Amino acid sequence: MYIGGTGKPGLHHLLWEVVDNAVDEATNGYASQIDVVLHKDGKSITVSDNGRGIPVDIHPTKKIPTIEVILTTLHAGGKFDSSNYITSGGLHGVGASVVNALSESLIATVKRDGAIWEQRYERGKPVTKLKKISSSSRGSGTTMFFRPDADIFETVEFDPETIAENLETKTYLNGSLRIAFKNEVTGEKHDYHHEGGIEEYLAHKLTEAKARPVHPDPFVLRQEGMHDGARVEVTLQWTEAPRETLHSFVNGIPTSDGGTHEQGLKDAIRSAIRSYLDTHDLLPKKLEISADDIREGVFGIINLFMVDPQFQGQTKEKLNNPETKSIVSGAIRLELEQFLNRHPSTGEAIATRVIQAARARHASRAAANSVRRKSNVSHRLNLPGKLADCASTSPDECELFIVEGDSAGGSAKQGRDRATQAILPLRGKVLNAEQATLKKVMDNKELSNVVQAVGCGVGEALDISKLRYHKIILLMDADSDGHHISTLLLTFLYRYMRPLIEEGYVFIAQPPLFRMDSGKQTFWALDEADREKITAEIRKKNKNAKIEMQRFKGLGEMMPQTLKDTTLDPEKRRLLQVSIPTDERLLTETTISQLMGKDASARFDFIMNNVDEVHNLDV
Ligand code: 28F
Repeated sequence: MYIGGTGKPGLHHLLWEVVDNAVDEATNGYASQIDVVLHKDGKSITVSDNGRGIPVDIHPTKKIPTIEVILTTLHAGGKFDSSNYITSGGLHGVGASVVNALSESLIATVKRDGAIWEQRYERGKPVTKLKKISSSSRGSGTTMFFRPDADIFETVEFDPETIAENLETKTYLNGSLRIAFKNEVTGEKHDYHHEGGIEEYLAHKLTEAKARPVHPDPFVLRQEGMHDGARVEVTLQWTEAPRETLHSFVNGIPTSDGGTHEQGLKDAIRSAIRSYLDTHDLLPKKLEISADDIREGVFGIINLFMVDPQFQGQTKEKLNNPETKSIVSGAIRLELEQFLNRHPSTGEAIATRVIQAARARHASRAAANSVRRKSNVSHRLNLPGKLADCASTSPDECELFIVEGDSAGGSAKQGRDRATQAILPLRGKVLNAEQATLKKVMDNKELSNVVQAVGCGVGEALDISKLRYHKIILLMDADSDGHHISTLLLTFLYRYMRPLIEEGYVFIAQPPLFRMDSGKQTFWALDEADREKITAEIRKKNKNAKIEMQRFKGLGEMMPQTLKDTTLDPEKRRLLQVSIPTDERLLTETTISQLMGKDASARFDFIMNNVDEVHNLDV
């Protein structure tokens, strides 16, 4: 019974609830068209469907119209207290009554039995009676206008892209549904309709990721009549991509944290493929195959339709019903194995892909073990030659600066505190780990130096307890090259050493771009904006103040003492800690694969969609 906090995710959950009610009407076969309008103020929305229309008859026991019962009765019943609903967690299924209670105003309009009815609410309370506003109406359906309560939400500005992406996904999951989205702020209009359903969605996801399929036709299953009237739609296709990509949904609602339906799918894939490989004796004798090898490169979509789904976890995006795992696995396994038997070329292509994954894993494990062996054999002896290590051996006080280029490395070595600060200079461009396997990553000198210096292994072999520094600080020039190298390093750390980021060990140094001297005072500015702010402050005190300004071309140009005073000294420096907020994990994942993946058009779209966030472009 949660809304997902009072930030953007919570705000958008209000919209998803209303849309999901309209989608339910379509899934049940009564509606085919949904219209969503984001109004000019960007803070209010109208959703309408051409379904049956919420019933308006007088409720037999409550003696008020059914629609009023639905919009004012909170699931928990009893007195509404907004704090019960405003904690982080999913919204699913708490019903339109919570949307009503958390909206400054809501207007419900129903077309039904040839008439049109309307009722207005404010913060969940009816401010008019349900009244008939027309006696002649064609068609039927429900329209809901709502304006979220600015006293409750930190922000009431809706994000059109988030809305568009969620709506389009609904139409991929329900091939006969049309959703029109009108953004009255910009005048843009989108009409979403994907007849091909989840197959089309899968093809879209493969194209988006530039993933090359290893077999021509995807596995597709639409299974009815499962336990408790449940039904499931699944599609799978193996590709050359380096990792598995599964998108799971329940009743068309995204479950980005997976859950028992996704576990059931993974079980079915593992046992069907394993049994196919055994039956056709396709495995090399001594090659040990893992579940991950079997699923490496597979793209999958699963949409489970069921009554009374239970969600759990921080963001309520994980399905919790325990019996679902075996129900889903049972429904898919046999069909998948028969599909492989009926398409031997596909079966062989998948077998080849699985064997390739197992071989690469054994190779990278050997590489990781050799790195670990080296760093285990003796802590000091096998460190990279370019590392200027620190004297202390207690990780909690030790810091590793990864510095761009030898000249900056030189300044940093002179300016550092040798007791606790180590310097690892990087030469040229770091490999883009987003598009590389672990083996290729470990063959890259720069990255394997980082792995060796940090000392806790990499990928599955990573052991945080062996971490040699509790601060890993990226120190790059404050220009586009420096930002690019930082991005490449962060991509590597995110893909192959993510616990370092999740546990808060990774930082970005903030070297100054400008030095400004006014009289006896010296100021350091991070960037243009900082420089303007400091200039304004100096002028405010003395409008004729003379200001000498120097722009640093790069770290290597900085005197060691200056670098120490502005960037290295823990007492004076400014560090940016790298973190992934819980409700932004999916956004992080998609942003990294968009920006660092093979698909240049996805990068182009990202840049064009965020261009007005750029202030001082440095190309
Ligand atoms: C803009 C959002 O909420 N559409 C909805 C219906 C239709 C029925 C319904 C909804 C029956 C008694 C529980 C109509 N006729 N769009 C929407 N369309 N709810 S919400 O019924 C609610 C249930 O209370 C509906 C016959 N059966 C159901």
